[in-house]
Amino acid sequence: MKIDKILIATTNKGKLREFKKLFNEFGIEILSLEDMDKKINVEEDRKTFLENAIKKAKEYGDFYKIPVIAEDAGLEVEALNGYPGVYSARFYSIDFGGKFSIEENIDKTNVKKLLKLLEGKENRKGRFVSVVVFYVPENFGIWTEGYCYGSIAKQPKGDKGFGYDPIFIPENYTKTLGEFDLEEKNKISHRGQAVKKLIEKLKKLIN
Ligand code: ITT
Repeated sequence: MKIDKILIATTNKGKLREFKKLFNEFGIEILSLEDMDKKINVEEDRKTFLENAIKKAKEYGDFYKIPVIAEDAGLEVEALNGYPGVYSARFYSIDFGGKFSIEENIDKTNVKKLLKLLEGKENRKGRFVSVVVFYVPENFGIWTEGYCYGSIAKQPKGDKGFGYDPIFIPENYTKTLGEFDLEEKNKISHRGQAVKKLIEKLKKLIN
């Protein structure tokens, strides 16, 4: 089977940039939702990363009828029983330690809420999770996962990434992911790990 086009089904520009870089070397045409004429809205209403990622991959793939990569990702914080987890993108609005209203933008509001909830807590350990689904309509679907372990900084630093990057210090580093270049982040990130495993699986399936 030859795959020459893949739709990266995300509305998140930060994620899209990272996925594009990760698939750079394979000579596959990468499309994004912005390249598609007709738009559809897929709601992320499931309780696990895998269920949400499968839902996104299936709905976009069946609608556009091309191979799709969809991801559900998030940050799990030990001292918050795994929150924000699957609610990472809209943590500000979740009724967990209060609802926050958006001041500057969603990412900054999510970060502010998380830092507030961790005030005075000694355990600041957390991990990023990425579940990636690759789906070829009416043919097959596979999924992989990746993790990035670290801790939550006391204040934001760096503006190179997105989401919670400015407050996440990966294990064995002293700087936040917000201070990592794209390529450097992809080498150690949850998304980078999940895509690496996906490519290994695909090589076995396709060749
Ligand atoms: P799509 O569903 O359209 O892909 P999204 O932003 O809603 O975009 P998710 O549901 O997977 O994506 O939510 C992931 C959220 O978790 C994201 O909005 C960030 O707040 C956070 N997140 C995920 N990966 C991250 C990363 O690499 N760095 C920082 N924050 C990340």
